Amino acid sequence: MGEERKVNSQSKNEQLEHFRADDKDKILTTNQGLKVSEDEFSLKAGDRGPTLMEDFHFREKMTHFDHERIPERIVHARGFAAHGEFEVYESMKEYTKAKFLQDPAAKTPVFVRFSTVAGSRGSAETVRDARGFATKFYTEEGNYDLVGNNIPVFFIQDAIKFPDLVHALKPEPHNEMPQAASAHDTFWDFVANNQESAHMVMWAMSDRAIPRSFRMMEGFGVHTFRLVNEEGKAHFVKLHWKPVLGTHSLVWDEAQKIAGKDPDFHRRDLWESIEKGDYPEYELGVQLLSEEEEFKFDFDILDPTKLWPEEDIPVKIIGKMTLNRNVDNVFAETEQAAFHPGHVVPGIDFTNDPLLQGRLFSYTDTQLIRLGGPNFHELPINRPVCPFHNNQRDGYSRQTINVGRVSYHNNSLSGNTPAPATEAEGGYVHFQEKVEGRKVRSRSESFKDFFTQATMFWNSMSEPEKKHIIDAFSFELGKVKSKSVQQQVVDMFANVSTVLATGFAMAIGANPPEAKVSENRKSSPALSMLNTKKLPNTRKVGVILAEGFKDNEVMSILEALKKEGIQPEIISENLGTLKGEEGMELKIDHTFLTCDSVLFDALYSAGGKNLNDKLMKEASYFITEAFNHYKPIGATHEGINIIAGLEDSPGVITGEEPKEFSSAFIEAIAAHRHWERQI
Ligand code: HDE
Repeated sequence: MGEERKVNSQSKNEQLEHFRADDKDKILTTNQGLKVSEDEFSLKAGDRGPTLMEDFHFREKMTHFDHERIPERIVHARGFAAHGEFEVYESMKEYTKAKFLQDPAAKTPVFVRFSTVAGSRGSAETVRDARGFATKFYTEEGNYDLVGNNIPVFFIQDAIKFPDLVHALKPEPHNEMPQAASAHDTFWDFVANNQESAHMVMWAMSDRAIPRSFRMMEGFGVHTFRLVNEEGKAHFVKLHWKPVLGTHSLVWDEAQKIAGKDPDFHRRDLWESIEKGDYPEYELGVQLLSEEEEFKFDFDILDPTKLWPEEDIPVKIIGKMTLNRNVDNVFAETEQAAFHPGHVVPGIDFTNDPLLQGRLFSYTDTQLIRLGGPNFHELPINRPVCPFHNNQRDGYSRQTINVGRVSYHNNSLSGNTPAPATEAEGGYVHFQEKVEGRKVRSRSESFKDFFTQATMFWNSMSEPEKKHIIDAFSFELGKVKSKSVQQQVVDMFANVSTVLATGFAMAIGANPPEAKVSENRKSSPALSMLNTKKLPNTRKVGVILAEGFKDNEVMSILEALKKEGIQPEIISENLGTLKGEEGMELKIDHTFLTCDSVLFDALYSAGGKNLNDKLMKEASYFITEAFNHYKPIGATHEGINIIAGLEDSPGVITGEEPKEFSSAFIEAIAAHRHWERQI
C-alpha cells in the first residue's frame, strides 16, 4: 500500500542483479562462509588411511552434489529460455484494463521458455512434437503468464484426460521406448480411441511440429480467454504470437539427422542469435469476439480442439516482444521458472473451457513437487517485480523474513493490514459470468464435431505440405506394431480426408478406408506455411572453400550475403586459414567432420584451385544432402565442379559475375526450400 509499483524493462534485470553471484577471483569458502584451505583431498587418518567423518567440508560438498537434481517437468521437460521486453503498439483500453497493455511508451520485462512436450530433459530438440511457448510478463500489477504452444488446438477437450494422453505419449512403460517420439503403439491407440484428438494430430503430423527455429514459430494461447475493460465489458479473446521472421520448418529426414548431429540445435540457434544481436521478435495478436457473438459459429468457442479461422475473425496485431538477453544460469532461471495459466492481472480473465479450468489446478500442484514446496514464487526468476504482501508463512526454503506477530486477517493489532484492495484500487475482481446448470460429468453436444476443422486444416495445405503429412502418418504408423491400431487410425482419418487416409494406408499395408467425407469443405489459407513471410535474414550458409579460391569474387559475394543478414560460415578440410589466389586469408569455421550439411540453410560451393579428390568427395556428399532437403545451393568458379549434374535444378544458382550471382542466390535463400525439385 502506497508502495511504488512502477515497472520498466530494467526492473527485472535490477532485481536479478541482486541475486547474481560471481565467484571469479574470490576465496573458496564453505556454505557457512568458512575459508577452505584444501579442496582436492578429503581428511584422512594418515596419507594412506581411512577418510574421517569429521570432514565437514567433504560432507557438505558431497551432500550438495548428491541433491543437485530436481524432478524434471512431467511434460515440457526439455526447454530453453531467454529474457526480453514487450511493448504494446496502441492502448488496448477499449478491451482491457490490463496496465501493461495501455501505454505504448512502456516496456514490460518478459521471460520466455520454449520447450518440447514429450521428451525428457536431455532429449533431442528437433523431434516431431508440439512446442511450448510460455511467456512471463513481469507487470506492475503482478506476473501475467501466457502459457501457450506453437499449435493453436489441443489433443483433448477436458483436463481430466491429460494424464491418459501423457501416459500414452511418453515412452512405453515396460521398456521405456521410444524417447521423445509419438511413433509408437500406445500414442496411436490413444488417438484412435479418443477421436477428439483428430485436429491436433493433423497439426502434429504437419511441418509445424518440426520447426526450423524457436525464432520462426508461432505461439498460441489455445484457450479462449476474456479481456475485460474498465467498465466491466468483456470480449472473448484468442492470443497469438507471430514471429517477425515468418513461420518455417525443417524437413523430416533433416530433423532426424540433426537430432543426432546437434541435439541442442534449437537452443544453440536461440542462444547464438541473441549473442549476435539478432534478437528474436514476435508480434502479439488478438482475435476478439463480443459476448453477443458467443454462439455465432459452427463450433463452440469454449472447445480447445477448435481454432478461430483468421479469415473470419482477423488477428489484430497489438504489440511486439523482443528477446534480447540470454540467461546467466540455466538451472537457476530456466529450470526453476514456474509458469501458470492462472497467473493473471486485472483485465484478463478465464472462460469455462474445461481444459483451461483443469490447468488452473495443475500448474501450482506440479511446482510443489518439482520445486520442493510452496515458496517457489520467491525464487529470483519467479518473483514479481512489484511488492507482494499476504499472511502466507513458512514452508520449505522460505526466504522472506516476515517481521511482526500478525499473520492473519482480520486483525486489529496491525490495523487490519495487509488489506484487500477495491477494484478501483487495482484489486482483481473475477468477471461475473452467470453460471447455472446441473452437476454432470459429460461432454457438451457442441463439442462433438471432431473432424470438420481437421478437414479444414488438410484443405488449407499446399501440395508439398499435404505430402509431408501423408509421409508423417506413414512414418509414425509404420512404427506401430499393432495391425488393429493401424487400421483404426486409417478408418478414423477417413473422416478427415480419403486422400490422406488412403495415402498412408497404402504405405503401411493397411486396408484402404471407405470414403466418408467430401474433400471440398472449407479452407483457411492462413494455416499454410507456404503463405508465411520469407526473408533471408539470419539464414546460415555453409561456404565450401579450398586453397587458392578466387579472393576478390568470393569476398564480394560473402559481403553481399552479410549485407542481407545472411550468416556465411566457412567449411574446408582442416581448421586454420585458407589463402586465396591473390593472397587474401579467410578463417575456417568448420571441417567436414565438425559440422554437417543438415546444420545449414543453404550451401555455397566456392571451391579453389587446390580442390583435391578428398575435398570433392566430402563436399559433394554435403551438396547432395542439401539438395535432397530442397535447400538453396550456389556455386561459382571451381565450386561448380562439385555440384555437377544439379546446375539446372530449381534453387541451384551458378555464375561467375559476383553481383548477379549474389542477388540470384539471396533470392533463392529467401525462398528457403525449393519444393519444385523432383527428388
Ligand atoms: Fe501444460 N503443463 N497442461 N499445456 N504446459 C505443464 O506444468 C497441463 C496444456 C504448457 O516452460 C506442467 O510447470 C494440464 C495446453 C507449457 O515451464 C503441468 C493440461 C497448453 C508448459 C501441465 C495441459 C500447455 C506446460 C508441467 C491439460 C498450451 C511448459 C510442468 C488440461 C496452451 C511451461 C509445469 C514451462 C507445462 C499441465 C495442457 C502448455 C503438469 C493438466 C493446452 C508451454 O502442470
